[in-house]
Amino acid sequence: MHSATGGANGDPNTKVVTLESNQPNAHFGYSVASAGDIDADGFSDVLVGARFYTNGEDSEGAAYVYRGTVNGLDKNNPVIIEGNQVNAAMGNKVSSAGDVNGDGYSDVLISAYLHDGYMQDDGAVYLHYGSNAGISSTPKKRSLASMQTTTWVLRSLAQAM
Ligand SMILES: [Ca+2]
Ligand SMILES: [Ca+2]
Ligand SMILES: [Ca+2]
Repeated sequence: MHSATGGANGDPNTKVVTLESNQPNAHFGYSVASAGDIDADGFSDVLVGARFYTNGEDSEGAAYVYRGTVNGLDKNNPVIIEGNQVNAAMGNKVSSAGDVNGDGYSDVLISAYLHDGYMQDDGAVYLHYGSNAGISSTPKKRSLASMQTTTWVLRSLAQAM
């Protein structure tokens, strides 16, 4: 990773920050979006999807969460949220969800459109809550009925009907 003008973090002459996955065929940057402000520190955060990211599961996909700081984007310490299922294509779409639970921390949506749930490739959308610690890289899949979840998983039922 490098910045286009080579400046250190905080250098006002650094106008461009380049983010890279350094992984062949990860399709890093296939999707990008504002994450809102996931940790409510006043600095906006960003999402980058890499739908064919591989780390244990081939083409599982991943979403990278970068946090803004007083020095600009912290490009060296992303939280990487992995699909953890072969060919799930996590991160094919990423988006801020706004603040769905009204706790002051922006929440994010990450889709894995080829995730196998009830059916092969029926897809899943993950809602990750923000917190003062940011977004967890190890989301827990729990019942939609619980309000204590850190992650919701929404699945398409259309193909199962
Ligand atoms: Ca922030
Ligand atoms: Ca994995
Ligand atoms: Ca929230």
